Amino acid sequence: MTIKENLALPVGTTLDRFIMRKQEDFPFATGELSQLLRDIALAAKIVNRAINHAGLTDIGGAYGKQNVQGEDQQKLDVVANIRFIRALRNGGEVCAIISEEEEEIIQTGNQKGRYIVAIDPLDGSSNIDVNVSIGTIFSIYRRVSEMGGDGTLADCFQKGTEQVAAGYIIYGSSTMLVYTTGNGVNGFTYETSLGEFFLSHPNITIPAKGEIYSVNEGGYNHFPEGVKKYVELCRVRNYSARYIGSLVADFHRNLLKGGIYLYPNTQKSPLGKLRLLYECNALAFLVEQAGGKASDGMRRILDIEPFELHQRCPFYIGSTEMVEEVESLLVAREVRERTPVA
Ligand code: AHM
Ligand code: MG
Repeated sequence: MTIKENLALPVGTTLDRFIMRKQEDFPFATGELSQLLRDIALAAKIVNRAINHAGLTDIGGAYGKQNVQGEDQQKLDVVANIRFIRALRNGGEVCAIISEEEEEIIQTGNQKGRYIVAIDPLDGSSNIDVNVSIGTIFSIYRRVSEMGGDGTLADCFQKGTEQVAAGYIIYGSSTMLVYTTGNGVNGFTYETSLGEFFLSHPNITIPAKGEIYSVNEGGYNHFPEGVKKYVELCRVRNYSARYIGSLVADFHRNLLKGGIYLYPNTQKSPLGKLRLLYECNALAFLVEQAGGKASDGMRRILDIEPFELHQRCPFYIGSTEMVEEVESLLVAREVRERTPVA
């Protein structure tokens, strides 16, 4: 289905119908990717319910255990991780999963599954206790290993350019699922009383430039010089500083309004904080599909070769002109630092 044809699907189309219509445009499609997307939507509904009940059922708050990155794990992180893994395992289309909450590859036992999923089941988890938007981020790849066996590291270490679909769910003032299969970006809003996602944001495009910058300015003193310079320019230009501290929420706002999200490398996190496989790649695919750009300051995110499951990278994403300005400031600084003074 082309972007133009998507327009023919009216606002209010259910997610199930939208997925089905999309599949009809590929005569040889097996329907497995469609089913996989439906599995993710189902888990999203269950997680949404858990989040909405968090304050009531005492399942919010720290779980008392740390995840593989040494961060406090919240109960809802665990709940979301279990729910998504269960849905993907039961669905049968996925042979292996990479999750932010698990150190190793998760083998689903579906050795005939064609797909690999990389997922951050609940991103922005430090915001759970304070009733602020949080999200799920997912990337879908076709396996490169032979069917009939477990998923392999080679399946997991594919570049972002190889994604067949990616998306996020934002659990906010309303819950939305936004995804791409490489032919534009569409957003669906969840109607709780009906238990359905409905097309609400067809063919999302990001403005080429905006006036919002999203960065944790508390780390300013430790930013690379090029990023400091960019932040100073944003201040001089009187741009709005907006930082929720939930990547999905900051990204979602900037996608709709135009803006840039920055998470640079710092002294504390020399490689940056965000994870390539289940945070950066998915959003990079989405933003490019919406006409924007994602970079680690030097390279297109989607071209980075993964070599670790929980690999981190600096992350600059959003409106094309804004990301390009950061890149040019970072490159200019590098060149100056490398050029010997005469
Ligand atoms: P998480 O996956 O543990 O939630 O960490 C990722 C989150 C992003 O959602 C958010 O943008 C960033 O970390 C906030 O980090 P900081 O508190 O350093 O600004
Ligand atoms: Mg995360």
